[in-house]
Order: sequence, then C-alpha cells, then structure tokens
Amino acid sequence: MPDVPAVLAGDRRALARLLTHIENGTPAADAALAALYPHTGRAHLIGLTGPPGSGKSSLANHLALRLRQGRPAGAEGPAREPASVAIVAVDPSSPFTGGAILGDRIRMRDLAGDPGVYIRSMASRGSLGGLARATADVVKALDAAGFDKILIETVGAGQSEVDIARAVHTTVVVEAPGLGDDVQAIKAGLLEVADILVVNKADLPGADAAVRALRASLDLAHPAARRWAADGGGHHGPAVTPAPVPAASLPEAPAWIPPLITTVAVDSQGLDALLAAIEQHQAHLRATGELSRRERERLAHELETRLRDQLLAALHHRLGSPAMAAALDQVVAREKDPGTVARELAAQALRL
Ligand SMILES: Nc1nc2c(ncn2[C@@H]2O[C@H](COP(=O)(O)OP(=O)(O)OP(=O)(O)O)[C@@H](O)[C@H]2O)c(=O)[nH]1
Ligand SMILES: [Mg+2]
Repeated sequence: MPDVPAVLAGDRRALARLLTHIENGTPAADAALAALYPHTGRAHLIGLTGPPGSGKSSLANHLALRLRQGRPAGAEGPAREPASVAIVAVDPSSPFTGGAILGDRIRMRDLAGDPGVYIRSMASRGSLGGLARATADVVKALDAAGFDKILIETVGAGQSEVDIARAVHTTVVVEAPGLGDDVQAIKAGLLEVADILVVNKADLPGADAAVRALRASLDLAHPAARRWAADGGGHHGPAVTPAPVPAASLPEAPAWIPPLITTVAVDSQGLDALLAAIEQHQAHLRATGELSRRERERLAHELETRLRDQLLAALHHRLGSPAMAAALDQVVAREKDPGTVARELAAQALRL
C-alpha cells in the first residue's frame, strides 16, 4: 500500500511509488486515490498540446523555471509567489519518439535537483482510454501532493486533445512553422479546445505565415476577436494579440477569446506573455464561475466513464463468457442486431 500520509507530506519517494502503482492499475492505487481525493482540487491544471516537435516540452521546461522563480510586482502585473510545479509528459506513441523523450530528459536537467519541481513521463500501456484514466489519476496524486501548477503535455492527435481539454483548466495549443503539416488546416478539434494559442519557434522562417494562418482560423472561430481588434483593442505589446476581451466591453462577445502568442522556447522569448495569459485565463475562470462549471462537467464525464466500465465488467461477470460469445454469434450470423442483443443482455443481467 502506498504511504498516503507521506505523499500528502510531500515525500518524493512515496509519490514516485504511488505513481507507479497508478500506472500499473493496482488495487493499492485505487485505495490510495480514494484516500487522497479529498485533498485534490487545489492545483491549476494546464494542458500543453499540439503536433509532435512543436516545442511543448521546451515550453513546459521554461514555464516551470519561471514559475519557480516567482516575480516581483512591476509592469507585468502583481507579484507572483514562486510556485511548485509538476510536469506530466504523456506520450501515447513512445516507440516512435524515443529520441524526443531522451531530448526532454536532457533539457530537464535544468530543473533537476529542485524540490519544487517534479517531472513524470507516462508511456502508454494498452489503450488510449487507459492512458487517459491513468493520467487523470497521476494528476490527482500530484494535486494532493501539493503542487501548485501541473503542466500536462500531450501530442494533439485526434480524440486525445479533447480528452486532455476535458481534464485540465487551461489548454495551451502549441503550433510551430515548418512541421510539414499545413498550419492553415489546423485541426478544428485543436482550435476548439484552445484557451491559448502559441506559435512557437518564432525564430524560424515561416513563423509569420503560421501566425497569419492561425489568426485567420481564430477569426473564423471567434468573429468577435476580429471586431474587437478592428476597434483598436489588442495593443498589448507585440507578443499578445489580442488580449482577452473584458466581458463588459463587448456585450455579445464570448467572454474569453484565445490570445495568440508567439514564443521562442529555446530562448525564453514570449514566455512572460504566455505565463501572463495563463494567469489571466485562470482569473477569468474564477471570476465567471466557469471554473466550477468545468469542474462539474469533468467529474460528470469521469464518473460516467468509470460507471460504464464497472457496469460492463459486472455484466461480463454475471452472464459469463459463454453467454456473451453466444450473443455475439447471433449478431455475426445476422440473426439479431447489436442493439437488440445489447438490450436483451442488459435486461438479463439486471434481473440476475
Ligand atoms: N528554433 C527553435 N527550436 C525549438 C524551439 N522550441 C523547441 N525547439 C526545438 O524543437 C525540437 C522539439 O522540441 P520539443 O520541446 O521536444 O517539442 P515537443 O513538442 O515536446 O516534441 P514531442 O514531445 O516529440 O511531440 C527540439 O530540438 C527543440 O530544441 C524554438 O522556439 N525555436
Ligand atoms: Mg515533448
């Protein structure tokens, strides 16, 4: 059994052991998570998603460094206390990007030895759904362990970015020029989940075109952003265009319009603007009540997913494999349709 009090007290080794239990899906992990749950809900969960190689890990690294440093009060805003930071790198396709993981490790040396930073790589074992659940549980453990900010890096590919957006408070979508994929055709799914859009590698050729393309997609998705920019808004320095629209200034505008930020992660350029946007988004979530709404929606989704898994397992257990196989045979032989068989099996299991 993982040592729950030690995890709560911030013991690194107890935390690492617990996370291994979670990744392996052991019963001890379930028990520990149940005990830790009342201590969760405090961390700001920040997702970094985008195409492979766009610079998510580099940004996570540099954001963590900055968050560790804190900031005195000044032109950038009020003082910021140094925050403790956990980074979770989720890599559903680790066999193919082994080199990138190695690269991450090397860069992460910058943060090694700092007790206020914890980095964990998650590799997929089995299904993507399983990975999403294990990641959510790892994040809960880190939250309970007291980390202020938890950065979760995922490769944006299909369903996974929707899952990650559901699981975090602030989703940062990281694009970069010259990845071979057409930024103009930025996946609608990615744009939809973005709270903040980043064009990283602004030092490379093609960055301007990438910014223009994303700006155009953003304008299509949020027409108010264009109106607002045309009204003379958005002059908050070169890095952030536009800043979020104050809800009161544009009555029918969406309350939050994703800002577009350009960064050079390897040079720490644009990092302050990105951090400011992340802070503004968190403040916005709190001020509008969106934080509790998202939280409820996320937990409803998690509860439903887990309930479905439980019910399906119970059904298999009650009816037994031969009965399930016989039912499938009927479907394959076109004797009954899947809907009818599912209804019959469910009714039968509930009667048992
Ligand atoms: N020129 C330039 N290179 C960058 C920048 N940011 C990151 N890189 C480089 O781009 C490569 C990929 O960066 P990563 O941070 O590993 O990107 P990633 O999105 O985490 O990659 P995956 O996890 O493999 O999807 C590395 O070689 C980085 O050094 C940047 O702003 N400018
Ligand atoms: Mg990475």
